[in-house]
Amino acid sequence: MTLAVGVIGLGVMGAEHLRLLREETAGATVTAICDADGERAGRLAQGAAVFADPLALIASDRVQAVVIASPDATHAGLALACLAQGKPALCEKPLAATTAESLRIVEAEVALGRRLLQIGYMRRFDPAYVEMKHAADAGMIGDPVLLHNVHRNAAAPDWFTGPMAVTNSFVHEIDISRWLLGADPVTATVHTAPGGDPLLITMETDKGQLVSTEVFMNARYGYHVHAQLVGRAGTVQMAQPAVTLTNGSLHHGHTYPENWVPRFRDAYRIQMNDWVRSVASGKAAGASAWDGYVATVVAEQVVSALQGAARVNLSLGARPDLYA
Ligand code: ISE
Repeated sequence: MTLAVGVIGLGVMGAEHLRLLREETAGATVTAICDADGERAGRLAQGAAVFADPLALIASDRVQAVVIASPDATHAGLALACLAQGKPALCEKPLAATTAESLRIVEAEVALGRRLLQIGYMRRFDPAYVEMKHAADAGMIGDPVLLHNVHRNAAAPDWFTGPMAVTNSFVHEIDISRWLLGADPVTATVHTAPGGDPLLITMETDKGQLVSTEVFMNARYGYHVHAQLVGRAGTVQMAQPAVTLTNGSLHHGHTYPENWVPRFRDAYRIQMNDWVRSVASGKAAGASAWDGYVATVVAEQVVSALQGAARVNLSLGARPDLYA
């Protein structure tokens, strides 16, 4: 059986998801697409039905499952619509723009009694992060006590507004740190460099571990994500973010991608295949709505630290049994 997928939003990520579904995913067919730019949707249709209204796409009989890749502020409403239709969705991060919205989504899914949403925190599928987690879980570095994260973009995307360095970028470190350490953050402290970029954010977890993250939105030299996990008996870190070294023009080294799509191409592909398989098997995988909720809640509180008291005690609320 092949899964009939509708894709909402055809910007940088939506176009990549569309390509992955068509070219590199087993067991899925794109039957419908939707974008605010109708001409663009028409150009990408290749036989898929083109919808102007995302809610009509979600309700359509042609669609069994949905990929939500429209702008951040629209995610919550579309995720709720998928739940209302009982349709599984892979929703790009962040799950929602506010704590209140993400809580509504969690409550709606809990009321349904089954997990239909997977949130696109794709780093959980990145081979380097996966290997780091295996090393830690296998006891190779002793008890993990510190995690250093570096998250640099060459230039902030042109659609960036307000505190998106936190709500759109740092949310990845909130999620991947929880996943790597198996712990939730309990405090966050924010330091801001002159001019507001980069940020240095430190968190303590409920297991007493420390997490430091540099979020640099305009690092200029390239897109660069790095992590080092420090344990009591060793460390594990990502090797250089390229698989080849080049000699030429009096230079020896590797290149950096311009943005996250090439760096995380494998992660996006593995995530998409895993999602399609998990819809078929009915066994939810990847980041859950609860994980999406936590990332949004922590991000919202980190933004309040950015705008005021520098250090915040984080409160997450109780995790429903559905996500145990
Ligand atoms: C972007 O939206 C992403 O999700 C990328 O993975 C992240 O590295 C980048 O900072 C975000 O703006």
